[in-house]
Amino acid sequence: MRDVMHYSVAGDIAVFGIDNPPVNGLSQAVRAGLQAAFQRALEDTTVDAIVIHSCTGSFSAGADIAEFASGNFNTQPELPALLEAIEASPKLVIAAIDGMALGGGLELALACDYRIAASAAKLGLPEVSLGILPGAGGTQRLPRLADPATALEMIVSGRPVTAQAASEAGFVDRLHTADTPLLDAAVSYARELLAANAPRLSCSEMLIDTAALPADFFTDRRLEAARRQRGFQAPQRCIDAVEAACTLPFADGLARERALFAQCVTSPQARAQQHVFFAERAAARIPGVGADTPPRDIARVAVIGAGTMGGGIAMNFINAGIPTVLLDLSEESLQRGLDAIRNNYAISVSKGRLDASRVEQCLGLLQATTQYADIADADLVIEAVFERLDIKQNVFRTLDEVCKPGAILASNTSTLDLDAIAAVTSRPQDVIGLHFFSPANVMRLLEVVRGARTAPDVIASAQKVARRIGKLPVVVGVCFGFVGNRMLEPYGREAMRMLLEGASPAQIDRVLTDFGLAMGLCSMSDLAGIDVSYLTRQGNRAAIAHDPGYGFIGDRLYEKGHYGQKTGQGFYLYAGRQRSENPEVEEIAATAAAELGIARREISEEEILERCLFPLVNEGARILEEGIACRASDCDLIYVNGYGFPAWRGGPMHYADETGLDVILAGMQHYRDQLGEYGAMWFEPAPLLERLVAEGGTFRDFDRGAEIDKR
Ligand code: T1G
Repeated sequence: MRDVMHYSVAGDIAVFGIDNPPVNGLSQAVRAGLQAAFQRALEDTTVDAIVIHSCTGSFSAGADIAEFASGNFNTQPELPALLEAIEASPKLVIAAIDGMALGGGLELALACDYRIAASAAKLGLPEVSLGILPGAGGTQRLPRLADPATALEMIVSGRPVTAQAASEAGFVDRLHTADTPLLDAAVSYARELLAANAPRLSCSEMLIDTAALPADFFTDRRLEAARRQRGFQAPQRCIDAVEAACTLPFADGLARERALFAQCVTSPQARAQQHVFFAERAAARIPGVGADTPPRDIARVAVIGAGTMGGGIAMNFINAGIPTVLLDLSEESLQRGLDAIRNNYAISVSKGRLDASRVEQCLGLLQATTQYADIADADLVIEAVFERLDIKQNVFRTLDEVCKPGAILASNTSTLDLDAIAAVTSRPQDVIGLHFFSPANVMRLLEVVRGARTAPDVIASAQKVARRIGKLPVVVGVCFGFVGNRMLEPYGREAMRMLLEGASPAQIDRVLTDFGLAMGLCSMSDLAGIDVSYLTRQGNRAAIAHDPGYGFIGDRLYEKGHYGQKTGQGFYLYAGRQRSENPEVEEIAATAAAELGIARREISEEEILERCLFPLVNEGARILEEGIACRASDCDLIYVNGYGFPAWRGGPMHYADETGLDVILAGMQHYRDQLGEYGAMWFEPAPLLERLVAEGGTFRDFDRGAEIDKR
């Protein structure tokens, strides 16, 4: 069994070294080691002070999240009590922070008397992103060491701060900027404190000055959190705990925090958020692409097509400091694209997110051209031209002629057959799909489309560069719509069909946003463009031709030139920021229903939700059985990060597991049988769904490292 806690003594200073790679999680073994070391130091009369540091280069990422599911989080010694003992230590305790001090890791440091931090260190309380709150005193100690407003922002946002910011806020006492070992500096600091007879600093004896807090401070924070993350409970509980710090004695505040933590840690929302956390890590593991696969070096990037997507894609790379060439054959389109990029930056500067010098630095990395010769030495070329196969194939023929050997040739296609694109080149092994989501410079999700002949090192290169530009890469196989848009299709189909059957856009959207979706399907269509979904349907006509009502209202609106927000009219009417119902939709629906022999009726909210979500899950099951996605949690990541599915529900496949696959299957069978010819057309359960229900299994059980479909 690995020794996760090292004990040594330097003169009169005891040194505890946490050694639990990869992130110094405060597992039961680490907690037990810490307790034993602490007891030993207290009993050693030659020891006057204690330094706690990391042997792994990063202080601690907090509690071992895996213990929440296993139940080991509450095994002895429990972290809260251990930290209270450290805080009550008669001997000075100093935390030496490098790398990351997160969650329980920072709480451990806050229970010490003093904290010295390497200037590059980051400190944070990210528990809220796991659906919980700091549960080892962080909500009570941080408001005392910093101030309530700073503490609340950190705890509700979950965002870490730099050591410098922590020092300014008052919860780091010394910054270590020299390039000497942090541990040496910490031991010297401990000796300095002893020599100065520095007082012990226990938070339990500190009071919080709330005079500077606005009258409705906590109420306003609650309203803001409810607006920003509808339905997500952990931020509210975080606010409750910090409010307790400001209104209760320390011991009572700790008790309140523990009660709130217990309320959250076993909640479905916490399970869902932790599912997403581990899903992000699992997505990095790709069948056939070993973790040691050497990625190609990507020092120069080219983007073909200066449209909205091309411009946004280019911004990702210059923001990451990678020289990028933006090519468009039309000088006018190129200038329009450059203007759009500059405008995006100007908006960021006006909102204080960027300063002008940073913008100039980024733009200094951008070269614009109409000449293919200027991209010959690019290591990665991303095509972002019009979504038509013949046009993309022509671009790839040119890239094949112009680009240097070993260049990675990527298409930003959102639905088309990547293999058909690769087939027109002499190097299909170098062709991959990089499906960015609009706006490309903002959306974190990146579908990495693996072609039948895409080389493993090209996939590894794509994953690495995706992370370098701050994206979440999820590898998918080739089919119409890959994973995200393919799963969106039945979800959208049902919403549109229910408009014909009697529902209104507002009713459908309300049901979906009440469930937690960021936007309802109709308002999302108006935002993305009814013309875009129309063209997508055109590309898939063969698969939907047997359903005369398919996309009927969208087609009619498109024919009238009503594309949604961009034209001021779509499923809704838009006047500036005002949105209202569009009576024309009801007229089209009623006419269509009469023509198609569809009986109009009241549709319940339950039916709306089930008919949107169950086919979404069912399509995910088909995607899994075809090997288009490696695992169900990849589908969840795509939906949470690309389509506004609430993380606190874990994604559609996790939601299905939590609901019960038997319920999903029964629902599919019910609508298949209840909706006549239409039901038989679209509600056939996926064989995998039937098999898992028959086996009593879940998608979680199913998650496998199978090869993505190489057809
Ligand atoms: N517990 C268990 N495993 C963890 C972990 C943790 N806290 N943090 C990371 N891992 C695993 C991760 O799954 C991956 O495993 C490997 O370590 C490398 O992680 C009491 C209750 C620290 C910024 O929320 O944010 O303290 O995939 O790929 O990109 O109040 O990990 O290799 O098998 O992410 O360098 C609060 C979560 C816990 C921090 C490093 N702490 N971790 O990022 O590596 S709750 C957190 C992170 C708590 C207290 C409460 C990141 C990182 P595998 P990685 P990275």
